[in-house]
Amino acid sequence: MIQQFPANFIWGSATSSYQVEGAWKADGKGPSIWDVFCLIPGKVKNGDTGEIACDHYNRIAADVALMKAMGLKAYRFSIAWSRILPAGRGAVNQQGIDFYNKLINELLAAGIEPWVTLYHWDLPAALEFEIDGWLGNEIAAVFADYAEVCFTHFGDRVKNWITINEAWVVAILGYGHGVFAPGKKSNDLPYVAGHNLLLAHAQAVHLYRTQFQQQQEGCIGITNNCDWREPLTDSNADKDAAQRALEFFLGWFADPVYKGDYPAVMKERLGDRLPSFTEAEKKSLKGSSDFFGLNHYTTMYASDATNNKEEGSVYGNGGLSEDQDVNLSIDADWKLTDMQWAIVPWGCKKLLQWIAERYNNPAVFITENGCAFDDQLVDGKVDDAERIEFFKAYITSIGEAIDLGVPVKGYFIWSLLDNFEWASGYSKKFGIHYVEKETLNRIPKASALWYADVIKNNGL
Ligand code: PNW
Repeated sequence: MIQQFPANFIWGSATSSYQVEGAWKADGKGPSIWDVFCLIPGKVKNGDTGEIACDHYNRIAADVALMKAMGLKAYRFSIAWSRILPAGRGAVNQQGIDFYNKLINELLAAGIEPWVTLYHWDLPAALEFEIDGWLGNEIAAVFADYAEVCFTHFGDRVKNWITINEAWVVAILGYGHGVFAPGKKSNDLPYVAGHNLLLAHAQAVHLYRTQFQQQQEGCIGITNNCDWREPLTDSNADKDAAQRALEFFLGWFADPVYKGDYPAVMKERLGDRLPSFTEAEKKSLKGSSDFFGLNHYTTMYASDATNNKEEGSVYGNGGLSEDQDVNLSIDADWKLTDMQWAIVPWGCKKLLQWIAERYNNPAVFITENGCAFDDQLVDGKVDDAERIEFFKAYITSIGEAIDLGVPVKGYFIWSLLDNFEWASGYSKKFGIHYVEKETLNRIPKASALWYADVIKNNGL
């Protein structure tokens, strides 16, 4: 285990626009599909919405001061597309530009690198109505136009861009299970949405590389999420099942970006249900990420289900399991977080090794890792000892992967603040800062103080 991380290792924390900003229709912002989704009864626990969220929109100065006090090297946030382009395309909303300029400038003044995600799920509602969102043919070009507005206004100061956050979640939870916006339930649409997300990524990267990268000298990539899949037994059938599950999860989005096409196993099993890339699209996808962005939360066992399919659960399962013939399970001894996601630190190391091997050692940034627990404020303090244990164990496992030669360059804790956890509303707390209900004031949890120490000592 390495106690000490490389001196230039990026220690950060992350949020996303809809989950923290609030100000859902302030200063010219247009509605997003999450603004609308939250208004539909039954979609979000307790009827919660992002109307106010953490009020980050109005608390930039205080929140950046909080980050500075912790010694954060980097802050990953996302831009709300409909704050910049209220109708998704066309007229630019100057007040939206002003807000992100203020945030970026405050971060730089505090010595914190901005890491900007262009799309963290809050699609402008106009684009859902008018061009069928991620299912429409126009979306990739419209996304690239939006990206251009961002590069133009912010690229002089933003040097780290992430095009799309977790295309898998958008596709599977938004278009397969229908538990996230836009709430569609289908076995076929996830593959169409996923295809367009990849093409949108490629177009934005092409634009950045041909028109901005040389002057602005930044880097651009995509962030994908993946759990680890451990074979349940050492039978070849279960080993193949675990491999297949990983290819349907991460390979779906990372193979096109590193190899220029979908995994063979997906093409074989899905046939016509999986759209195909033209030669030109393959070329534009291959090599389209300057780094490997990875969000990692949990691990499950995988076993072959060819002759005995079980029903999957909505959260934490492996996508459309009937397409994969994989059964997923967990060990009864594994501790669970409040999301019911198992805590399995060694799974993180194994996944990092799998990525290094399959994609030829790309520089990896873990752009999210974290856990929800039912934190309580007691005498003005939150003693989230379980979260500290979680981070210690996961960061140790990442250190072991680095020792084995995997080039991990940075780590972002999800999340800076307790925030709007999508369909779970405010019932799940991922933050290293507690956000008080009435005042929305932030209270550093024990984990925030602990993380500040890790950053100061550059390691565990
Ligand atoms: C990620 N799954 O979401 C997102 O990037 C964050 O916005 C979110 O708050 C965080 O992880 C915690 O949930 C995920 O079902 C949502 O496997 C669902 C899954 C994975 C990631």
